[in-house]
Amino acid sequence: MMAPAELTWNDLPALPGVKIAVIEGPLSQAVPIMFRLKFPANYQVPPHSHPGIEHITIISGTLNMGMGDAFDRTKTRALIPGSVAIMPPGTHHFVWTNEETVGQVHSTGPWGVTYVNPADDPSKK
Ligand SMILES: [Cu+2]
Repeated sequence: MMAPAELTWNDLPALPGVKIAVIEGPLSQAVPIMFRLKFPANYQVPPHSHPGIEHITIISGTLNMGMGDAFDRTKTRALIPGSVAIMPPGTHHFVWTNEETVGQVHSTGPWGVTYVNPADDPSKK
């Protein structure tokens, strides 16, 4: 059991500006994983996929999420708190925020992120 105040937030070098709180893991192992991501306002994550299924539940804020190979703000859905999305392994998707937003991901490790266009990798900018 865990209350929000007991979460430990850390910087996430893979997404500069984003904070992560790992709830279940470790993310690098083949075990059930759960974590929260806190995106600042006006953030975007370019099209990418994961090796495992991504289930995301929006906790606060609004996560604008779209699917496909091209980042396009006009082709996203605004996911408000309580919303969920399920992305099967390898599904190309992208997100953006206009306010601070927290989402909770659960999946099976090991976790990874592959950008459709490797040059988009935020950790390399
Ligand atoms: Cu993702």
